[in-house]
Amino acid sequence: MSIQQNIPNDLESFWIPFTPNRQFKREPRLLVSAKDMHYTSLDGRQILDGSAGLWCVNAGHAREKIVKAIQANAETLDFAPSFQYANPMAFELATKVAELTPDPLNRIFFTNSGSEAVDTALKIALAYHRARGEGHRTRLIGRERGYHGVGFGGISVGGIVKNRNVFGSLLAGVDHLPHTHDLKRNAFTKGEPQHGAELADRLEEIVQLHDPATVAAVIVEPMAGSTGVLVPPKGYLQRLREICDKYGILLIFDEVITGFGRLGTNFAAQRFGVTPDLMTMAKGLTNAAVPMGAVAARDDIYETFMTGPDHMIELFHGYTYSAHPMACAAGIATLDLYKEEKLFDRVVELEDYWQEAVHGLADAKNVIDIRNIGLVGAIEVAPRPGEPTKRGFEAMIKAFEKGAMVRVTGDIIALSPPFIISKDQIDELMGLVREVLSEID
Ligand code: PXG
Ligand code: PLP
Repeated sequence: MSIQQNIPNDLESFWIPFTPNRQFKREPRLLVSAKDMHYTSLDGRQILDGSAGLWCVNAGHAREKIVKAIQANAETLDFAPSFQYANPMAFELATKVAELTPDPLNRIFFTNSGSEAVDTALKIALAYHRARGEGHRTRLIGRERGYHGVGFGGISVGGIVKNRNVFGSLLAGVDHLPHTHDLKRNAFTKGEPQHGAELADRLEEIVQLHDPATVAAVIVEPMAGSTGVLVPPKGYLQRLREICDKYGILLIFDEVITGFGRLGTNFAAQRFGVTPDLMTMAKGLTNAAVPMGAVAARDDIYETFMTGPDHMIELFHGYTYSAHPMACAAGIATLDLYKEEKLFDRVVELEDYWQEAVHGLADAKNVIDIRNIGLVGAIEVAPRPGEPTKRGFEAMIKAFEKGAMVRVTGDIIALSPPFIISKDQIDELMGLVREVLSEID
């Protein structure tokens, strides 16, 4: 039966995010169920999940432990406010998250998404300086090609032009580091690129330009995901850390994609041996089964707020659904599942095989770069002359027709499967991508 015949509803009302709506409504790609490594499409096909949904279903789909936890919670505690009340699971989950974050980032603030986590982290940074009598530190530094979600804070420090350029003047007092993508020097690097650590020194120049005493925080993705998998050059993050320390600036790692094992460690901070002051996370926190994000803060940042009269709120910030019981239940089950199945170690075990498999596409049609780290890979194709992003878009559509979900940004195909992927499925995924590329002019 064709997709069109099976469509359950009128497709007009839903304004689909980050999607060309008219094209989609002509040729919808509808997913009706999911289990382990596969989606089932509305027309009954099995789709191999090469992107863990949107980089978030780290343990694979509809895992029994998480499903059961959600079901049990649904009939026990539908909602409990976290303003002036709390549910016990929030404390349990926060403790489990703090066990995974690097010390001393042990204080966990819950949000409902990565975007909210980013806005929360930026606000904590500003309020922290203010609480210490350094209210003159108001500037925020992001990076070109950075993705920090879609709140006004996130797009202001973010560096993806299309996510910013029609939305007015954004936050004031923001500047950007240069991105680290360098095809000339680093194309086809396996793992961390050799060249580019010196790009971190631009932070020193930016900070000097604005007066170091006016800068509150620097926010970067340790590995830029959404913009097409930009692995940090060797030594780059260490250098950012040194410069932030030198000038009393907070370093925020946005670990919404890199958190929860994607690079084989709990967080990218541990893989790269650099500890930020604040860290954002989401996605893998609940295996995406219920929306949730969080910010981890250094103990002493939290303590800085714990002053004033005992009955007074210390931080005027929070969301109706912060630490929602359903999300807490899903989060606890998810973190337990990661541990029971040693899923982050599995990423380490698979990394070499994955790396060789992704780089095996180096000779595929139009490919100009391959990048990888952890269980993430990117295949960059040359833009078709006069039609940038078209090859990438066609690749995504063709992959779906052939039975694989891949994520495309511009002319870059990003792969980031659930950690339960088998070696055979890795081969299958790469085979499909090769076939897709061979069919695109
Ligand atoms: N920060 C980072 C580093 C992210 O990757 C967010 C913040 C925002 O999270 P929410 O939950 O508000 O979406 C993200 C999200 C893509 C893609 O194109 C990436 C994300 C989301 C959707 C698509 O690869 N990252
Ligand atoms: N708008 C209005 C009118 C509200 O009352 C609230 C919360 O009470 C919000 C927005 C914020 O919603 P949330 O807490 O879900 O982010």
